[in-house]
Amino acid sequence: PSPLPQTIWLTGLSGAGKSTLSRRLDEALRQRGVPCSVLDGDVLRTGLCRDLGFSEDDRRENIRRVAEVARLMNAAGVTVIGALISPLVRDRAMAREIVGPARFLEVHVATPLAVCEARDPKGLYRKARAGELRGFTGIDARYEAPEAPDLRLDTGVLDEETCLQQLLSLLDARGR
Ligand code: GGZ
Repeated sequence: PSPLPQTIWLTGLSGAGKSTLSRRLDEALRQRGVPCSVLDGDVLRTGLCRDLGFSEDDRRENIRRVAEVARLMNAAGVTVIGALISPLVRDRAMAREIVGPARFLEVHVATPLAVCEARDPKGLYRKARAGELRGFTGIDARYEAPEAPDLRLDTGVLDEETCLQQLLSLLDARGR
């Protein structure tokens, strides 16, 4: 166990692979005996953040709450894997400040929109294109890509195993 548990924050479009990668990383860390927890936006929105929608203000509040939880979990010795679209640079900067810059690792799951849209696992892109879902990230709500993330992963090009290895190396480099 490390003296400085990290928060590894995955940002990217819906369907980019954030949830899948966070689960894989969670499993791999557990196998290594590292206490960890996944904070997935889509999941937390059914509980802690169930009062929030997808306006920029609500997304910011969503990200703020999750970052505060991450900070508490880190303080309790738990490595956190965050999986939130977190589309805006300023909101990710806020998350970094809340968690503490020394503990925060930003990972851009940079799968291109076309690939996410082709996957469309929940049919949300189709609905957004049809105008049945407003303010959908990448369609009619903006996504600001990080300029200098600690790691960039395109799951349209890299297989899951490669992504996982890169995430583990990143944590190792930081001392976990
Ligand atoms: C983006 C939306 C929207 C809109 C519903 N825009 O891929 P999913 O389906 O399973 O996960 C997405 C989730 C995004 O929640 P986050 O908490 O990660 O977003 S943020 O960081 O921006 O607060 C998506 C679903 O919610 N979803 N409507 N309009 N994603």
